[in-house]
Amino acid sequence: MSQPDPYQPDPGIGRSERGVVLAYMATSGAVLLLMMVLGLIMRLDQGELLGMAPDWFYRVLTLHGTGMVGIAGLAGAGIMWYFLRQYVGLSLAVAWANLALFLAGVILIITGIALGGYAGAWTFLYPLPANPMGMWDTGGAASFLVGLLIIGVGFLLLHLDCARAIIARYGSLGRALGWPQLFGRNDGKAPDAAVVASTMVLIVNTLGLVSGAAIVVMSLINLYFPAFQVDPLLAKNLIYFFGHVFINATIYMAVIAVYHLLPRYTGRPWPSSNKAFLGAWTASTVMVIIVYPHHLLMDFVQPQWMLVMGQIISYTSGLPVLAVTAYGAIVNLHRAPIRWDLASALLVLSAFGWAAGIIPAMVDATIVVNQVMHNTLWVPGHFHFYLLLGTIAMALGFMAWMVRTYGGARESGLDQLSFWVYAVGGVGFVGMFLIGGREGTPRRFAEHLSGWIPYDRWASLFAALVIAATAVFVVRFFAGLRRAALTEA
Ligand code: HEM
Ligand SMILES: [Cu+2]
Repeated sequence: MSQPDPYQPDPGIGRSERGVVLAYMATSGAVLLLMMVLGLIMRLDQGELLGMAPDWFYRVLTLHGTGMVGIAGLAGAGIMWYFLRQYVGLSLAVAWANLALFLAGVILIITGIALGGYAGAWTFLYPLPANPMGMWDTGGAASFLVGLLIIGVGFLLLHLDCARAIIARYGSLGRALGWPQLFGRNDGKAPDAAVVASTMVLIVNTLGLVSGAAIVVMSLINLYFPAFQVDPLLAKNLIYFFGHVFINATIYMAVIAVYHLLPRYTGRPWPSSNKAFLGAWTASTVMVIIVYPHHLLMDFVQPQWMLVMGQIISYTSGLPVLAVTAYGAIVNLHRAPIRWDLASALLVLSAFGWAAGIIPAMVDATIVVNQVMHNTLWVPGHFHFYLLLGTIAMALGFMAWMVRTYGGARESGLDQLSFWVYAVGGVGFVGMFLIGGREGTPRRFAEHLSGWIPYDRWASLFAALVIAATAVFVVRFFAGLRRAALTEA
């Protein structure tokens, strides 16, 4: 059997389309490295290897959380746009507008944190922004919230543009999800996986972003007119609905790279037009929306049926898409003449990272466990697992493929070494969070008890490894960026 050639440029993508995607990925890569360094600083501080004023710890925590969630979204959007654009007429202007709004929002967020002192975390839990007990000023909180709002508006525009273009080509969102093939006779003409995934994401993220924008605006009014108050339980529901959906959507966008690129390395198509695949994506569309109460399991005032639903759906929500993805990856890889390079290695790692990271998440979504593990480092343990080793590995894999295919980047032993350093460092790093959680270390604490400090120190070492490897990937991407952007292909 002949070796497949995974480095074929996509004919539907011209130079200007490639340009905007590369700009998304370049921004994500640069911010990713910076935010990782902030993460290491927090770990060093908890491990008492670095002395940081506690108020700065919470500012760094806020910036790291917001920045990482933001770039996960941006990188996912870049991947989605690249593949979706090959099927529908997406607008270049909207894609650029989203990036411009993103950068404007970042500036406001950094201003709010660095100058205004805002340190209320990316979840801006109402009424915290307006009650800083002297830790930040109103302007700082407002700058942060307006920054979030602007970024949200950008993503909303992008998803609406996806909806417009998808409906223009397929007639309706149901058809784009492959419902005629799912519920009727499967004529094998279901839309491509990129279309199915993008449709799911636009549905859930539009709802999430609108809820997020609503509570951000209410919080902003409350900042300046304290007499205007919101029911805190409603506020928390809106915030966690938004936060949960947004972060989940990052994976559902980024996974398109696995569907499209892995088959090019194995020479086998990814089966995406069967009923299992389509059914999984439709089921996840509903479940991602209704599962968010697993963030409110400690809120005894929340209607009980919602908490029960949050637990039960947590067991099933991620599973359909995860199962078709993990199973699809295994089938695709099994005895295939796969060509290993940095991109294919990262994409395979990402399928593992996502699948493995879901397990500690489901454990925590069990009410009796959550009563103990909630607000321990177990929580950052599970989400760093599927974000660092899942979503971000997908993004880095896609970036490696882009500069190799369009920029002719060559691979060296350093890339291989960096891959293993990333994988081992990443597993070690999240492992220390999970062990810390099992030992009862609270999350979001600048100071740790002496018994927890050894794990903080090991985590710092592993984090440094991850950063070193990521630096290699990102520098390599920037080195090939110019050629990748300008080449004719
Ligand atoms: C080298 C890589 C990374 C390091 C060293 C790091 C470190 C940290 C640390 C120390 C915390 C605070 C944990 C605590 O509560 O005590 C944290 C929180 C967080 N990290 Fe990371 N992280 C890394 C990568 C990532 C990535 C790739 C993402 C997402 C794409 C991410 C998203 C978050 C989020 C959302 C929080 C929660 C912030 C909050 O509690 O408000 N991190 N990280
Ligand atoms: Cu959630």
